[in-house]
Amino acid sequence: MIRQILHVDLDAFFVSVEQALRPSLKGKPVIVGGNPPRGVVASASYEARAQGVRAGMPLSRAHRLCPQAISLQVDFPRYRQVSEKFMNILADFSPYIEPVGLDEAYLDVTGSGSATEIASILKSRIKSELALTATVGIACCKVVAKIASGLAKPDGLLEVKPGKERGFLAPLLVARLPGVGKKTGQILRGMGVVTIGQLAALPLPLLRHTFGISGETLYRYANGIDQSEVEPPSPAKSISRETTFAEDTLDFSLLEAMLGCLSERVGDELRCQNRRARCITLKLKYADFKEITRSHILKVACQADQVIFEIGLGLLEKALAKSHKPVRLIGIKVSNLVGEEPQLSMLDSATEKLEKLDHVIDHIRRRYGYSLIQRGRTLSFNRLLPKWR
Ligand code: TTP
Ligand code: MG
Repeated sequence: MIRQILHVDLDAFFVSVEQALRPSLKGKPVIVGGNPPRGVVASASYEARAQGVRAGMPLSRAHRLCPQAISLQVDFPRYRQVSEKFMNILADFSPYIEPVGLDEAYLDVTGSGSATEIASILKSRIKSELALTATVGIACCKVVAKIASGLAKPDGLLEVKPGKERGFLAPLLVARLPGVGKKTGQILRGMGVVTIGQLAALPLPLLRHTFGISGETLYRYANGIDQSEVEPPSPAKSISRETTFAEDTLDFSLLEAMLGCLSERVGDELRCQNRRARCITLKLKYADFKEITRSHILKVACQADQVIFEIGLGLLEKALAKSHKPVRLIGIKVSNLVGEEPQLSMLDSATEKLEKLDHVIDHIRRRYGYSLIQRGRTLSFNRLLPKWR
């Protein structure tokens, strides 16, 4: 049976969420990003993109290209909330759903009727319930559906009919293929290959010889062949959050407050996933770009912000005692993740209490916003980085 796969991707996701909240921002060049001056663009409205602004670009460069752009700080908890609603809408259309990040998913709707009809109903529900626009690509496999949605953006709907995959892909640049980054693109250019059609015409043994196993994937993708199923991704092996400071710092209270904030975000994600961690790793990048990581293994897996923070803080104190170089970036990672249930009874009662408190705080924050409740350890942020919220 020929499959019907939808690739759904929200347009300018972070920016669109902000615009849905503040309609006066609609139709304007808007950028959502990290802290200036070192932050990068996470999402840019199509008006800002028209002036050359792209995701991943330093904010300073984005503002040079588009001086009138309105810059907003990222608000992950809010985007996560919207993402959950988006995924819930998708789940009404098929049990076979594969989320990719927050704003993107594959859906297998084989045998459920007209895929284009499903796609347009889905788009209008997203518009009416979330005030967002989505672009949908439809094809008989994931890779072609994804390329189709990429071409149809924004607010588009593009179907590649069965049998038309190769013709559809042929004129497109190879960079449209997942897995073709700068390096692969360069090698292909050296081989005289610019379009997907030219790539599809290369003999498989040559691609295997040049790119090893990924040469086979390239060959299949270029020919519109992708047998992979739509399935939920296997759970991540670790969760991490990190931040680069606007200026390199040795200010301990700032490092401590930032660590507190990052620990809460890691803890929140652990609890969202109903998982616990046994390994906590601190990451520091110094002003000279040298990077270190220091880890600690817990006896019992946990998900309490306080435990993550305290372990991280101990690692930070040790690292700073050894090196007095200013810090450029700080990050915290939890790994050796386990499911929640088997561990519960092993927690001591103090940790159990902390975790219960975290769940209550998570609940309040999801309802009323992240900054309604703030722990003492991040209070110094308000003084040091008045705009962090
Ligand atoms: P994308 O879907 O790649 O980008 P987008 O939704 O902003 O724009 P479009 O799909 O219309 O091209 O990524 C989804 C979100 O992920 C994006 O809104 C912000 C975040 N993101 C980053 O934080 N950093 C990045 O480098 C990219 C590409 C995305
Ligand atoms: Mg998107």
